[in-house]
Order: sequence, then C-alpha cells, then structure tokens
Amino acid sequence: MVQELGDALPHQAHPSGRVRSFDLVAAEAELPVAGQEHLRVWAYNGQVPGPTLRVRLGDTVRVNFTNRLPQETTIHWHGVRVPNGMDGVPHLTQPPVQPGEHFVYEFTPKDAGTFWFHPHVRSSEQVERGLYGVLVVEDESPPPYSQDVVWVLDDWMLDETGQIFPQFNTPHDLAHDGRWGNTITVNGRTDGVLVARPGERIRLRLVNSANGRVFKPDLGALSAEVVAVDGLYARAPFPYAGFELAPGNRLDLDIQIPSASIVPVMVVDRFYPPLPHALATVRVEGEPVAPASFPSPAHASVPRWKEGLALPVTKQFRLNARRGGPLGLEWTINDQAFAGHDHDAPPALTLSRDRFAHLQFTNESFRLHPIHIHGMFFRLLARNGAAVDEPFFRDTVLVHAKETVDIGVVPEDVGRWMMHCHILEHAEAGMMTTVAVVP
Ligand SMILES: [Cu+2]
Repeated sequence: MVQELGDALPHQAHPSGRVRSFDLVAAEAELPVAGQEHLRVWAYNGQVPGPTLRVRLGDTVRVNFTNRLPQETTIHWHGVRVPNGMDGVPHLTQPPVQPGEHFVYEFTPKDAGTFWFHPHVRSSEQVERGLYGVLVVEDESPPPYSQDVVWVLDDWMLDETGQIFPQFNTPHDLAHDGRWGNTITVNGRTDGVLVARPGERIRLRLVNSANGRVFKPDLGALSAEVVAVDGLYARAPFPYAGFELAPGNRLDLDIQIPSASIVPVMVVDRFYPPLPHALATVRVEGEPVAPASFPSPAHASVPRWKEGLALPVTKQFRLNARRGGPLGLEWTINDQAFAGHDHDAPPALTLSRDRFAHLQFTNESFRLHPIHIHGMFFRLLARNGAAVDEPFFRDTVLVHAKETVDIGVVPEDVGRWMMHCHILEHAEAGMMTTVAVVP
C-alpha cells in the first residue's frame, strides 16, 4: 500500500525561497452581498469571499493575520498539508487569536491545487457571517488555460429585514443537515456571470463554503472534464457528470467552450430535487479564439489500493445523535460528543506515518455527514460494502443517511489532526474528534 502510494503525496515541501506575504484582517463590514445592498457581514479584508491568495508551488505563504472581530478566532487552511502548528485549531494547535491580536501563519504548501481557509472557532457562526477565502497553489508551470476562475458556492439565511438571521445552531439546524439558507450565491452574488469567448478553455475551481448545503452543479449544455478533487489532480481527467460537492469539497473543471456562440448557459444546483437552484450564468460572446490543445494537467499517480478493503478495519467510527449537551442535541462519534476542553483528551485514534490504515464510517443517523480529516488525504474504498475506485484523493467525503463508507489512508504528516463533520452545526454540537499521527 505504501509502495503503491509512492510519492503521490510528497513527504516534504520544496521551498523555492520565495516568500509571499499577505495581510489578512477579519472585521465586521457592510457589503453588497447576497442580493442585499448593505449586508452586515464578517469579512476578510472587507471582501466576501475574502481575497483569493494565489501562489506557486514552492512559495512560502506568510499570512499576517489580525483579528478585529468581537470574538476570538483562528484560520484553518482546509486541505493544505501544513505543519501541525499552522493548522488553526484552537487549543489543539494554537491559542485562539483574541480580538485585537495578531498571529502569523507561515507554511510552504506541498501540493498544488485549490484550497480554502476559514475560522475554526464557532465556525457555524463565523463562516456563515462571511469569513472564508480561497488559496490557489498553482503548479510550477501552470497549464495555459485562457481563464482560471474561482467560484465559491455558499448559501445565506436572511431574515425578513434582509440581514443574516442572527440565531445560530438553532434546534432546527441541529436536527437537520445544518443551516441551509434561503439565498444561494456564487462569489457572494446571486446573479454571477462568467463571460467567455467561443473556443476558450477555462479552468473553473468550485469551492463549497456553505455551512450545511450540498451542491450538485449541472453545467447544462457545457461539457467539462474533472481534473482535480479536493485540490489534488486526478489520475486522469474524466467527464463531468455531476458531483456531490459537500461542504468543504473542491472540484476543478476543465471546460471547453464551444467554438460557436451559444445561448447563455444557466448553471444550476440539482442536489436537492425537485427544484433546481440557479447558481450562475456562463455567457459566450465576442470573437472566437483558436482552440487550445494542451495536455490535461490531470495525470497524478493515485494508488488503487484494491486490497485495502479486504484488510481489517483499523477503526470504525459510528456517527449518531442524542438528546442533551449545551445545545440540546449532541452529534456523536462513537457515542462521544466533542467539547472545547476535549482538545486535551487522548486522540480517538493514533496512526503511524507511512502505514496504511483502513477506516470505516457508519452513519447510524438519517442526516448527512461530510467527514473531513485535517492533515491528510484519503481514498474512498467502498460505499455500503461495494468497492469504489475513485481516481482521486479526497479530504472530505459525504456519508449519506444510514450509509457505511470505507476509506484508506497513508498519513504523511505528523501531528494531532481534527476529524469532524463539515456540516458546521453538527461539528459545533460535538461531531469532532482528533487523530494523532506519530512517526
Ligand atoms: Cu454531520
């Protein structure tokens, strides 16, 4: 298994020596977002989404962070294999950053791809209020797409005054799949438009930053190939035929715009039938460009781990809920609900670096649980016992109601990592634990 992994996930970063410094300030703001003229949000650098930080593989990222929020916070770099101390988990990897305080995040990404960042403190409130941004780590020689576009998908629960509904972790949200809003946005807009010329070849990076909503984008008449999932390139490009983009997931698409003008394409979400929700419009207009023929960047070495499923389960995790706890309902992993002070508790699981582990998640509930593990990428081995060979790694996998999911992982990065449901209300209500990786 380890041999099959090879160097698909590099052990070490290879710093080029170039340092890219960014100042990032989290503060309250009033912005034209979600169809409102003056939405009161919490924002990074006065923007929702926050700034897209774009670096090259080999660059060292230095983020001078200032907290001007009325609450403590941290920044977690979702999917980035950072040194454990830079992972942004309060009490586990750093003290929370208090109002008025600063913290410097510094790391050299080991992988090129689409990542994002968001608070890991009271995240069901802080992310919902608008705190998230995208980190793009470009390849050393980026493929020559005519456009490289980021779409951050989110939804907002607005009240009758057109402001963010101010109660968080409501009994309804907790008992269901988290907070599903009444206003869907792409990059903060309800009327987003991507303008392309005929013949263009576009890289579209999708990020789901919603608290609970799963998106299944339908590109209509546009044809696309998937080139990367959760930041990492696939073994080979494959035709896009819908993908369940759960909270936390990313998807990179290679879109070939037709060489003739077409009517505008409405991209819609079809996860929750029967009603498709509008996401954004792709408008093709202007002078055609010569078709770009370059090889797809998706040619990663991704292990198959065919024998993995037959190996004994290293650890089973049962996902369920019960009454009780500070919010009235607790979401549990193996009957344990995580509370703030549990960061000091022994990890739920200790894995050895460079050793294969077979993990199994059994959803005993009727709700969705996109399980995210920090600090490592894993491969899906099976759903409900049936072998699956996804040609890509993940850092987040959606476990549906009453479903059992098997994954394989060879951790490469030592530390104490969180494992939690990325429905942020479920995480706040206890569906979190820690996994230690030791040398
Ligand atoms: Cu969940």
